[in-house]
Amino acid sequence: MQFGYFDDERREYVITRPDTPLPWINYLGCEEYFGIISQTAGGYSFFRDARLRRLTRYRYNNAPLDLGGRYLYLRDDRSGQTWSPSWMPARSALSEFTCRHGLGYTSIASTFDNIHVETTYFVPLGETLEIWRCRVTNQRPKPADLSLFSSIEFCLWDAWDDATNFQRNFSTGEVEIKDGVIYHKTEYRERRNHFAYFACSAPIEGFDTQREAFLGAYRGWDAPLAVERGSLSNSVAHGWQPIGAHHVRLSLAPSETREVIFVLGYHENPKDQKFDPPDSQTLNKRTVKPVIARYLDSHQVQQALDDLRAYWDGLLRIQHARTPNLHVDRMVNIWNPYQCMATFNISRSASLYESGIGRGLGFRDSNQDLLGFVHMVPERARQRILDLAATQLPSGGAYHQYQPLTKRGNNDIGSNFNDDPHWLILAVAAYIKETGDWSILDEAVPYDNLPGSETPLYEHLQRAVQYTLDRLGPHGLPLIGRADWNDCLNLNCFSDTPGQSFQTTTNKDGKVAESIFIAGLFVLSTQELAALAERTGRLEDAARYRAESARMRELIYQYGWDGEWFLRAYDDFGNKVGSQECQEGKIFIEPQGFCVLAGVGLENGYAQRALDSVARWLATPHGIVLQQPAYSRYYLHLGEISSYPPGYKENAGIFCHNNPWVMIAETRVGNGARAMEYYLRINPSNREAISEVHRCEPYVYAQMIAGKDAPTHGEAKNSWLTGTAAWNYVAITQWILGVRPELDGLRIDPCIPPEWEGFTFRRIFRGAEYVIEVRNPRHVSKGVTAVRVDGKVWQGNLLPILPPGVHTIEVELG
Ligand code: BGC
Ligand code: IFM
Repeated sequence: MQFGYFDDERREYVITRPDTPLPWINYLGCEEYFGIISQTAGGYSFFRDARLRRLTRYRYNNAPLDLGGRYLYLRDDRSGQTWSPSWMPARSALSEFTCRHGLGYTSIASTFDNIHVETTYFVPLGETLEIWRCRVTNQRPKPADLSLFSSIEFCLWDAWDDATNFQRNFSTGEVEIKDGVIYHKTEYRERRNHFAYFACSAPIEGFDTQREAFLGAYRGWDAPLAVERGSLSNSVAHGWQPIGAHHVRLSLAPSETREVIFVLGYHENPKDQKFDPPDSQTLNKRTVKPVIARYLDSHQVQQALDDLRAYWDGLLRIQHARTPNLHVDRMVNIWNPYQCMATFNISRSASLYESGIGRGLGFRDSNQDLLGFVHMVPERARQRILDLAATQLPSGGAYHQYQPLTKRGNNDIGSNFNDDPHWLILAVAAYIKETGDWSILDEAVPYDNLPGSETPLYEHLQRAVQYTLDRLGPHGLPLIGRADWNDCLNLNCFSDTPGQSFQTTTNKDGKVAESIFIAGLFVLSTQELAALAERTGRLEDAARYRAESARMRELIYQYGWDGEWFLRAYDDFGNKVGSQECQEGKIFIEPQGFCVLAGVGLENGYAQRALDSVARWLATPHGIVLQQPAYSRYYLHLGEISSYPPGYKENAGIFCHNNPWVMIAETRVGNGARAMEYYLRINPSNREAISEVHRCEPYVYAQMIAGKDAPTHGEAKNSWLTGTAAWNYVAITQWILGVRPELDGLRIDPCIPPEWEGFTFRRIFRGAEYVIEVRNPRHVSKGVTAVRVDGKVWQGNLLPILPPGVHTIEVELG
């Protein structure tokens, strides 16, 4: 069952009924000012940091789930009827509803009693504000007298404090209203000297800034008293809950449309301009006033919207496929890279499932995210790499997370996730492959942000490798530390103390538990580092890293092979995890996918056997589960993984993040049919038709789909902010379609379903445009037999770096 459809032409997902199984959201903003917005206008906004600079309030896990947002209300001043044009919060009986989630904007349109309202929400490029452009059309044969009300609830900045520290916060709220602009200035006087503003393009009839005055005592957002009454009371908030609400009267002739623009923005005074209150003359003239005036102008708003479209055109033009499969094209050309930009911007901080106050940016996560966006915003990728590397510790290890606002590592959950540093190597390698910018290796970058500790970035990568070499276990395999990629496989948890929580218990010394996953990652990262070393003339380093890589590969064969698949780990007692010997958790996906992806087992048949075991034990119609059999109870020595009920999350859920590792692995053994099959099983567009089962948005990946042990098998959770976005994008573009940036050029090495006749792929790479036509006349999966570059025969399948301009590349498989 579907709740909407893809409009590929306009690059929008069109939701045709408001009651989707879960709130289906979109992101506004792509630089500093961000917001999430659901199909019924729920959500909130923040400046840079969803915790520390929260502009509007949102209560998570509410009933209904999505309540609070950018709500408009309409009132028919003749009949007294009121309604929500975005359906929520009044759940009005709309005769028509559509929500178009597009690239950086959302438009919600509806009709109620022949009054049509269409509101477009977006953040103009380069600004720290959002626009709500509302168009109201009278489709009645008679004139209509209407009232339009806006509303938002301000958050008192630090969202954590806002949700907990009421004894203080009920007294701190301050607002100011000047020329129809509502300023929210709580805390401007002390530390921060900043404020938010909410403006309206039409003359206003009145305003409210105290929530209770607007809603009425004991009422909610579904039926505000002021809307019902048809007038606001010009309330000025002193403490309690500051809000912003405007009242605009609209008298519309038949067929007349009126546009009203609302601007919600954020302003931070420059450091030298201390304690300027919002109403200060200088400030208003110099900064906020002109910006407000600009965006209350219809032409400027249209221009800003056009600019936003052009911006996304530019980003999506870089990589474009036309294949026999609609779901491939749609995800590759539109939604998957769009989601990659969201994970770049927001990391794991703010979604419907991430509260914005929990986590900062993950070191591991952000490095992997980079694989999916580096081709679109290489300069920003460069900066992200340097910021991440600056939080690396002198030992080569890393803080697991850092705060986006301060760019400092935070030690909330420790720094001994022993896989972390290796992702930096993969990110740097991906950046250089994309850009050819070798200078990044020479950038001086500190450790733990300590001035004076700077070394060239190259040395950071060396220390990342050394970190593992300094932490090898009894079999010579990498010690797992707190966890590896699987945050919940906590093998150093053993404790005799009853009641100790799996989150914190680490009272063994951590010198036994080893990870075969990190071993596979190490094989890959040392190969990558060796290649970087070689091409920068560090030949001894290159030889050393190659040797380390080969040595680790041998250790995997010796101690990490279980007979039919790769073992997952050794626990802290030296027992196997992910082995036939285990009662539960006999086989895990991570080492199968990642070891083969890294090339381990290709030469001795292990790769094929491991992948056949995945197909046999882990694959389901909804995707590949993380492990089997699921843990039926909690095991302290395995940690959080066994805290989840069977089939959910890391306990045998379909973790969409590591499914693409298996797809890539399948391409490495040449099985294009299976790679595509796995790809399509979790491809959101391909699952659109079962939206009532999948429940999350059909245009973006979710972190997890419930596994076969779960009663809700097939149900997705935690959409948007997941490494799934980057890895699926890498799997489909670089390994299945096989257009892969390498250090010396663009590799064309498709591995596709044999029935495909071919496909075309356009790629802008290092300043040139490669228009690639792949033909598959003999219906194979893999194997390039002939290449022509601009009509001339080219040897091999590594395309050279071509001069600027458009180049025709003909590729034949056979
Ligand atoms: C996992 C969660 C886990 C958390 C704790 C996340 O990455 O997906 O299941 O609770 O890490 O570290
Ligand atoms: O690898 C992690 C990731 O860092 C956050 N989400 C869950 C994954 C698996 O535990």
